[in-house]
Amino acid sequence: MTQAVSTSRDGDLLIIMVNNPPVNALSHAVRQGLMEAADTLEADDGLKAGVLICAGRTFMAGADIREFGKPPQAPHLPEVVTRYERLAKPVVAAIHGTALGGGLEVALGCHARVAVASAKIGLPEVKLGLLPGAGGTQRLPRLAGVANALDAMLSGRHVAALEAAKWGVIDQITEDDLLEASKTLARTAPLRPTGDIPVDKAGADDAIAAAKSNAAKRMRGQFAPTQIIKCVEAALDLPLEDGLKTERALFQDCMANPQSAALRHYFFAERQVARVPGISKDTPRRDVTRVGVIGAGTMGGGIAMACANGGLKVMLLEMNADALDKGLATIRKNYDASAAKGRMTADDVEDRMERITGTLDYADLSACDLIIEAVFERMDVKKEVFGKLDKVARAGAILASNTSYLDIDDIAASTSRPSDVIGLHFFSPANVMRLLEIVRGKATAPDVLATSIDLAKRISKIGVVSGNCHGFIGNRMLRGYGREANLMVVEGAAPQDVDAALTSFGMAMGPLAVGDLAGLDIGYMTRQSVGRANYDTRAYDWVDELVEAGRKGQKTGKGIYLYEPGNRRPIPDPEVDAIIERAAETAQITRRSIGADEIVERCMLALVNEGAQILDEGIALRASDIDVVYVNGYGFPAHQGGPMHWADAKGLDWVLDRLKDLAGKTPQNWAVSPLIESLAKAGSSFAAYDAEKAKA
Ligand code: T1G
Repeated sequence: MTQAVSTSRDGDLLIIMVNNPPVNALSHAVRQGLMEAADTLEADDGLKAGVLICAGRTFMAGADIREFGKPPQAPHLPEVVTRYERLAKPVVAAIHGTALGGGLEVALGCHARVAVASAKIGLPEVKLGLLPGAGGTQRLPRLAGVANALDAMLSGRHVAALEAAKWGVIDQITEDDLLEASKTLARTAPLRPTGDIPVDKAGADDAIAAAKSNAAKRMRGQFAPTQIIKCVEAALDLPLEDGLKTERALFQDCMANPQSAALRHYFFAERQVARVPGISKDTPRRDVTRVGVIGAGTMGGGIAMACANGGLKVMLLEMNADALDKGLATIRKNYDASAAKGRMTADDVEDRMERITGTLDYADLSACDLIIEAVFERMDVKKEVFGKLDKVARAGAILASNTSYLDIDDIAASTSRPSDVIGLHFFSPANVMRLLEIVRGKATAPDVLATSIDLAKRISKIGVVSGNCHGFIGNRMLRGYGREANLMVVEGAAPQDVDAALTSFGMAMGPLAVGDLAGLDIGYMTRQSVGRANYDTRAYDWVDELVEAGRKGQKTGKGIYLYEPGNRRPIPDPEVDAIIERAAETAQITRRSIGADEIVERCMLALVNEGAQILDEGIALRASDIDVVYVNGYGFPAHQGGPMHWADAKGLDWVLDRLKDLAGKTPQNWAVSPLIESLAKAGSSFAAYDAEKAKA
């Protein structure tokens, strides 16, 4: 077995090589090896300095997340970093790939840092609900200054080597051989322990104040950001030793906080989704370079942009010139807006626009490898489109529907090639939202599914495979969530209280405000088509009354809330309150005060119960996939882990108990999931269920 850390002499230099694929995570073996290498460097008088370099694709990318939650094993990372910092001989860190988290902290404990231009550094611990716990909060401010250090630690973003060099973190950028450049520097590098550099206090107070206000606004309810700021304040006020002690204590607090367990769960959940039984690296794929998109409206335009952003050529088809011109103009406007924000250059805009060609002629789709329809959400319209595609698409082309609810098998049956048909359900705006539900039909061929999974990665989406059912994973679960929210409004909670309870929980938007955003008429039309016997009319009659009065939401200036022109801020409307009170009387409901806890609980339990049913039916491959769907498609807070992780954290025995209570009160709305019943009775969890299935 290759050694996690090996050393070799190069004249009077010691070359320390870390080799722990895939990302050189700082496992126990790596930490041990690094300590032994430091001992070797220290003990040999013939050695004047050291170079710390990594094999494979990247410098150390952080502590080994897989070790979290297990009893920590010495040597602990802070000790390793201090060991290097306090050596009597300089060590140069040679950085390529992404030096992240503990990896960067080890580099900060070295006496200088060389990087290739393509390298990036970062302290992304905040994304795991943690803080840099091996000296990063104390050493990065000393090299980069307080403002830059706070930016890096609170955003968790990757910082390009060139920017990090401007900050003073990277001492040299090399276009040559990284090892050679690092050896050259090692021979002349001064012994400069980072911890001995004083923190520059100029502007620090303003930077801290700005960070606090930003965290309160954009990281509402998150624990780790506030602790990171406390650590930086300690770096300003305390000597290094004491600052490190403060950091260690606050790191332990973050590690113990349920938000970290949730974010670590989510980290691995996101990386599981592409693992689909029956699909492997050996499964054939179809080449996709040209994509046809039918419909240049909001969805079609967004899908065209997502594909162009992934380097694909796009043929965008509309029914008439006006609609096509409008769609192309909207695409250009969106790209220009990104350029105005500095996210892309003007050349990038032209490059993307050149990839997108408009057409009014179905025949122009015949060269496409994949065609995605984003037309009106009606089965007859979809079937007509697929009937045409069946005639014009080349043999082997993948035919995809962007439907958000409708039956993929039914759509496939309107072609002579159902094995080429799949659902690619994008989320609006499709050029921004990362989630892509990949809906496999009964006949969908394995290579079509495999190609779609790869396509998701290529266009920077998170592709979650779903079986075929009404609403697939996300929208099917949304039904119960919306029903409970609406019902609690009739039962006594004001719309703004329901929304406030859920945004305090961490949802990006409250369900009622979402209704106004999406348009209340969408749900209205669905209810008209399914018929009153198929839903709890008490929850929706008041909304239907709004729609029938022309109050469709933001697009009509009023819906559940009022909206001032050009302003999306929802304003409660006493007129709506009166409608709600009348609805309660009609439904013979005695209104009562409903607290935030009950609001969150009933909405979450509705998601979890339906999610368990979806899991039990095999529509979702794993509970953690459902969590990924909700975090990326519905604004569910990652620091709660997703609805299924939330249920595990509550305990399925508690969940079952609450579900039975709700079912007792409103049997027509609550059918307790048998899967939850069996898992709860076995003292098990969704996580254990997933682990068990993964072994099968
Ligand atoms: N520990 C263990 N495994 C890791 C890992 C890590 N830190 N990072 C990645 N992996 C696994 C991942 O699960 C996957 O495994 C494979 O590597 C490829 O990852 C004290 C406490 C480095 C940018 O947060 O951001 O240091 O699925 O698919 O898209 O202050 O991985 O193949 O079995 O993501 O090319 C801080 C997390 C830790 C970095 C590469 N560091 N990793 O992205 O590949 S906390 C991080 C990433 C810490 C100290 C604190 C990305 C990447 P498998 P991948 P990628």
